[in-house]
Amino acid sequence: MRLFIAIELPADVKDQTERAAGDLKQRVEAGRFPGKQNYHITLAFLGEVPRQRLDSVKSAMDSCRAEPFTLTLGGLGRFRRREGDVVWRKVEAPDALFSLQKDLSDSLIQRGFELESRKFTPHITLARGAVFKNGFGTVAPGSAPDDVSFTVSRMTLMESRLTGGKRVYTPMYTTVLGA
Ligand code: 2AM
Repeated sequence: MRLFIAIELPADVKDQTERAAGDLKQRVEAGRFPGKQNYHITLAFLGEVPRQRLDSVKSAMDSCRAEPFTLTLGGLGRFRRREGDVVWRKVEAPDALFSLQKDLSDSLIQRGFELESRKFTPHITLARGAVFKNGFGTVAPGSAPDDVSFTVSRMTLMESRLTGGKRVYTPMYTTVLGA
């Protein structure tokens, strides 16, 4: 099973983010835009995990001692890629988010999972393979959504599957923070 652990977004935050992505769509000549049902903030990407190791993933999640915290989402940014940019919505991350991500990663590594060593850059992916008509510099200010804040009170284990050519994420398990 292809798995990752993520923070899910409230429905109104997804709606607002989708409006920004809709505007972005008008400004690209190429790009793939995931639907709002796929918006999330990844905490840990596990990749392929045998089903019999699911309990170990759940126990790593439950061992985290984080309390709920507030997150603010800001404007747009991008990772430059030769095949077209990844465009994302910025997460103005408090220390609590970095602590949670570190705690979770340490717990997973202790249980023998291998994680990517790249630096944690919290973000919400809005587009992949994006090629802009007039350059990203003109896009980001025009399409930027207003900042929005919400309380993070849980994290969710997601299964990622390709179904009919589409990525479908299915929640498998949830850990409530501070429980
Ligand atoms: P992305 O949105 O920046 O692509 C499910 O694929 C989630 O795991 C996505 O949020 C993706 O980040 C993240 N992820 C991290 N490392 C990945 C990898 N090596 N392959 C695929 N997804 C990865």
